[in-house]
Amino acid sequence: MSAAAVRPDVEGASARRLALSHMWVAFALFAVGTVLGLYQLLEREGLVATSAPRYYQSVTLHGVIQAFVLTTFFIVGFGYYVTATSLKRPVLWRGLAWLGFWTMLAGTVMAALSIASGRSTVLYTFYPPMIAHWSFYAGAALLLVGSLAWTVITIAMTMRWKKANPGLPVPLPQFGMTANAILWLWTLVGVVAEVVFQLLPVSLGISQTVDVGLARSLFAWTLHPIVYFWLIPAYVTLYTIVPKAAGGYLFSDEMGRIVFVMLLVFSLPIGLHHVFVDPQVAAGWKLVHAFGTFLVALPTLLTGFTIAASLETAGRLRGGRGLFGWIGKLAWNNPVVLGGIFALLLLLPGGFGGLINASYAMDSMVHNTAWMPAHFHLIFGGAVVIVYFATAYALWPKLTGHSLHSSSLAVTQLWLWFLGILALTVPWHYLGILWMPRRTAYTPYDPGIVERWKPWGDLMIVGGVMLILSALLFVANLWLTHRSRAAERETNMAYADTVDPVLAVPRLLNGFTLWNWLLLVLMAIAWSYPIGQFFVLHVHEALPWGGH
Ligand code: HAS
Ligand code: CU
Repeated sequence: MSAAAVRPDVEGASARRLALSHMWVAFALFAVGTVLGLYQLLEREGLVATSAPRYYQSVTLHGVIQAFVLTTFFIVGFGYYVTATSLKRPVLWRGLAWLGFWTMLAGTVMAALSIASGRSTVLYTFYPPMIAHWSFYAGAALLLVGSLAWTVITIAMTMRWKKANPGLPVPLPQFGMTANAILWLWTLVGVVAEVVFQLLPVSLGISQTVDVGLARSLFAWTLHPIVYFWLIPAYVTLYTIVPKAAGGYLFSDEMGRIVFVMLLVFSLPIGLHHVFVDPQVAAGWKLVHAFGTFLVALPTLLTGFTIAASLETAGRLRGGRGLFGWIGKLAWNNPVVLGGIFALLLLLPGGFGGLINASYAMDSMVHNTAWMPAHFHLIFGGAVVIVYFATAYALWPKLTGHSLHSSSLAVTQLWLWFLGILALTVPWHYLGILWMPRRTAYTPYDPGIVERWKPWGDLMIVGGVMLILSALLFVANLWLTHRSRAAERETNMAYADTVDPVLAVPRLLNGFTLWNWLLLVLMAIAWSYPIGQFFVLHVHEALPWGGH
């Protein structure tokens, strides 16, 4: 047999096609969502004349695209690729995978049309008593149902691989993706219960009232772990792609496993930190969730140090000396590495803000102010999305077989995003401290107070313009890569090696059975009463608003 014949096309064309299709949907809509973001900034500053309903409609579409469409499509696409390339197996049940893709796409189109029709202006958290047209919930449900195909395939492939390779460590990238698939299944329970039993019946006219307290508690079940569902794939890149691109080694494979397990176990039983100021849950339960929230900050701290240490191995191999000399020696001109560095730098202030939110008493100063969108634009739109960019830059040449159109354009794009996010979110945090409310089209308050907000809002527009430019450069670079004729030499995917080779790992860090049981117990403790109480207490339900 010739060498060419045995060259393993390990990931297979099907995984590449799946990954590209999902990610193109993600990034194309992401560009649209970013344009809406700038429109909203201009609207709030009074620079474009429009109406409040239009503004809320735009915020809804922007939020739904960035939080649900960009993330889910990116994660599923990246997930298939990671599974196929790290396990070195073709994607199982490809028909199911494509059925999932088309279901997700149909759901996205349906929800987008529903929002565009003006009958589903409910923002991305769709809190009742606001009620959307049923097509909004049905569209969102299809998006979620489609993604289930990915969870089933991911988990099944890990189980089969383990059976075929008894005792061997599941490759770290796949370990992380499997944690994410399991997390996603648990996460969906809260919102699915809310939509199926509460919101859909009201929007279809079957129920006339809605228990808002129960709905908000069920949504809180989902709201925290969903942000970790967005985060884990970024960590997969930070642990397994960035160190190699930097020319170094992953500092610790076991730390990666511990982090993925902790993110899975601790991100579910803590969602009440989103409703600290709601009246329907007693203070003691909120305090329990507040402590849990501090626990879930730990894996990110561990990640910060592990990835910094991994980058340090690269910097020293490239000749860096002394305590900090390695930093300057890092490959700052490599977009994959630069994205990783920027992610760490943005996680630092973003996580700091998160800890302020988590501090029960301090949250009452910032809850429902501009501080909150500032927090999640910094940590999600900044730290996480910049890793999505870095991932795309690492993958596009392998997915398309064409070398990256322009590495320097990619570096410029990342700088623009990094600085644009800071220009957007630093003033935004400050506006929160000045008590600017979130989610408002206009603010006809005391002129003296509004006057103090003005300069900071103007600065945010500078950030918004930088972000738009950056988003367009990003999509253009991927498009030109796709269309390019320059062949990429290395299309096989290789993940980072560790400082010490991973020959065996403790059983507990190679599977999820025990962790699922622990999670079940923690969920029972954390949620039985806060949700169960609605079925025994007498509550006044609210009349729905909107939806027709
Ligand atoms: Fe959050 C609200 C608490 C992380 C997203 N969060 C939100 C909402 C979103 C969101 C979308 O407790 C708004 C929902 C809504 O619309 O109502 N969040 C936290 C905490 C963390 C946290 C404690 N959030 C995230 C992540 C998100 C995200 C990640 C998206 C991906 N958040 C809250 C709370 C609320 C909230 C409350 C509700 C508040 C309210 O009133 O509504 C933590 O996980 C953060 C941990 C991070 C750290 C930072 C570690 C430092 C690192 C940097 C190391 C750097 C080095 C430098 C070493 C502790 C990793 C190296 C340098 C080189 C050059 C190499
Ligand atoms: Cu949260």
